[in-house]
Amino acid sequence: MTKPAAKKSSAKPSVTDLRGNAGELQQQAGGSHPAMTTQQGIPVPDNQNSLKAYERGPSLLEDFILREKITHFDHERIPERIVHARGTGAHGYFELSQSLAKYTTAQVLTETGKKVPIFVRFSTVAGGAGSVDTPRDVRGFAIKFYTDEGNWDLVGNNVPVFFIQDAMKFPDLVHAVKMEPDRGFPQAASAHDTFWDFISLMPESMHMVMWIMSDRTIPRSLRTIEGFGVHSFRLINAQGDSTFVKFHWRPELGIQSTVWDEALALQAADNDFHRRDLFEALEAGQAPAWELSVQLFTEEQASKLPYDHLDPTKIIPEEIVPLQKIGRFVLNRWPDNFFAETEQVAFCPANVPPGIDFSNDPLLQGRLFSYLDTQLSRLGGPNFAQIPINAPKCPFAHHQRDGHMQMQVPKGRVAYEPSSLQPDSPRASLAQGSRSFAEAAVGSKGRVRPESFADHYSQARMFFRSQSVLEQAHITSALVFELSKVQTPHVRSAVVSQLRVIDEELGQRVAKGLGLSPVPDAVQPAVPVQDLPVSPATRIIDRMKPTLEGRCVAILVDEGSNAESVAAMRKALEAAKASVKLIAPRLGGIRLSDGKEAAIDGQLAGSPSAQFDAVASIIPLESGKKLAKQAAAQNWFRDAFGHLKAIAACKGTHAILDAAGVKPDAGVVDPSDTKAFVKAAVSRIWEREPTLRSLA
Ligand code: HDD
Repeated sequence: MTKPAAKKSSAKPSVTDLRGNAGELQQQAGGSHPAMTTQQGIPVPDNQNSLKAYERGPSLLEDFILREKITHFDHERIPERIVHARGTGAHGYFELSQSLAKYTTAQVLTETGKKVPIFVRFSTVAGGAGSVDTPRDVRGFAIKFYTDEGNWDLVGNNVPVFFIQDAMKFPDLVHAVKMEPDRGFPQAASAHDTFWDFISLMPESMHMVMWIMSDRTIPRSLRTIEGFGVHSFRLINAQGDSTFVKFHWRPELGIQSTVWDEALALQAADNDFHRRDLFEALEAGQAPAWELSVQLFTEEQASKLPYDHLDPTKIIPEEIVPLQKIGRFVLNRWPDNFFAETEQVAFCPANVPPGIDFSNDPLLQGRLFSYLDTQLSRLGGPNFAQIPINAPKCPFAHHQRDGHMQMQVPKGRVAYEPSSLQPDSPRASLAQGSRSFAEAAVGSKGRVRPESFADHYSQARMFFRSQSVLEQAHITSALVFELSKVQTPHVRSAVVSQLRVIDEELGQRVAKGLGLSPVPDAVQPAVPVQDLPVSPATRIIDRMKPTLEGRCVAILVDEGSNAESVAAMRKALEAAKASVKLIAPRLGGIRLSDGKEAAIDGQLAGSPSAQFDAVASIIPLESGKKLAKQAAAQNWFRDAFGHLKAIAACKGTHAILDAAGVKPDAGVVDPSDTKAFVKAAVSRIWEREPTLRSLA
């Protein structure tokens, strides 16, 4: 609790109270503030100086204000998540449009039109909490639905498969991908020996490897990633019947990725690129939304598939079991406090309301244990569900008591069941409670892996062959990049031996990119590789939505830029729903041709073009000549061109394009033709790519 506002004193701080300059400057800033207190509510007289025995003397141990402040500070950090440490969260709601009442009793999947509050946390996997937003990495996409029947956590990723088939391998996988333990690097990167050593010896990871080497793992924005629940779950209806379900969610803005060179540039330009993008979108009232869909199938349908749906390294292509849209969710509010919400939120795939149940996927089974366990150490004890972001929003009642950081003050004598002393004490309810599917269990106990999990290459091949020519080239180049960072030759060779089984041409191209001669032999797969029908739905380039909604376009201006042209360009871009930023060689004092000072959003050298989806430039001839000599200006256009972006270049800009070695193509237009620019800017200029890079 805060104390009532202190009386404002007009007196200057005296020499003896020594609040010094900070206090004085703060007073000048004005405002009416509550009086600062300690945690115990004791008013603090001076927040600048510790208590001293005398002027220039030692500080005193009795200074309870100093000790409390420093002690709290010393304990401000909690252990970061072992994986998914770097995250960004937002509040929103989910609205069901199509009831699944035939399949489940879960109200969240049967009550249409109701807005269920949600909290989403996006994350990278490998990097620490302070690492960058744009490495090549899987993105975590965890959703907490605060339903009327308790919290439902859908803890997914933006890739629909996983590296391993059994939770037993998870610590090995994570140890392999994290920074190497002897040297403490690389941070937030899979391009190193231990990761690829592990992968080369784990053929089950090959399908996932194809996905992570694709452009899905270098997204443009958190607002443009897809999400997948990965595992099969079960839906249970009132009769106790079970239907398998896989969850998928797709951004209404369409999927969007960067190109690799751009992702690298972003790591230097803005470590917080994705976090800032979401923050700015929510601040501007642009609430991103996703469609939630399901794939529903029976045990019998599943038994006819040429792979096992309980194996998390497999998908069921949507061409085989179509997606059914059941609702949408919207993110519309940035958290009030990053630590209290985004950092302390605790997800657990075991949190499911009645009507949703688990499958026997051995990876899921391990996850059901791991998350609760990790929260105990990360959040410090068994009462973390009382932290507001984790607490259910529906009534809850149990007999769990005490423990570290207990926040509740339960009343009464009864903390057990059965009891007769307190009629309002909670009791289990067979009618309302969660029920597991009554699956008949037969077989022999053992550390076994089913035969149906033995095929590690067919879906990897299916994925690779489903991709467009450009996407295949990106995957190949990504593999060459990653393996070129591996220092141990036999590890590079071992990966190529695996790739040759997926697709001979892929293996040969990667071997060539690495300069491997002779090309290592292909490994012998345990079971014959099947040529499955391709799944075009796994591509992304031709599924990207041609739109400027959710995108940001920069206009470069300078002293004397034509004000009318700048206004017309802004108007056209904003009409197409783009966010617009004015960039200039300096922040202040840029007067356009109308004599008015423009409000500049970013300084040229500090706002690399990698941060924007397209760039326009409206500058006088003289300014173009001057800027053509500056590396920042040259890089701005060279990168925009190299990252396949549309460019609106006025006459003055051509000097810079020349200096940057940019040869204008169809994606470079004159800013006077705002229509042509908007048309070019809604997508990348993919046809430019082969002219720029020799793709592996
Ligand atoms: Fe996990 C965090 C997603 C396999 C153990 N996982 C975590 C988060 C996401 C996922 C999105 C971050 C949640 C947040 O934002 O707080 N994990 C997945 C997916 C998997 C998966 C989609 C496979 C399909 N995970 C997996 C396995 C295990 C774990 C097999 C262990 C057996 N995951 C954890 C964890 C984390 C975690 C160590 C770290 C922090 C946390 O849980 O709360 O328990």
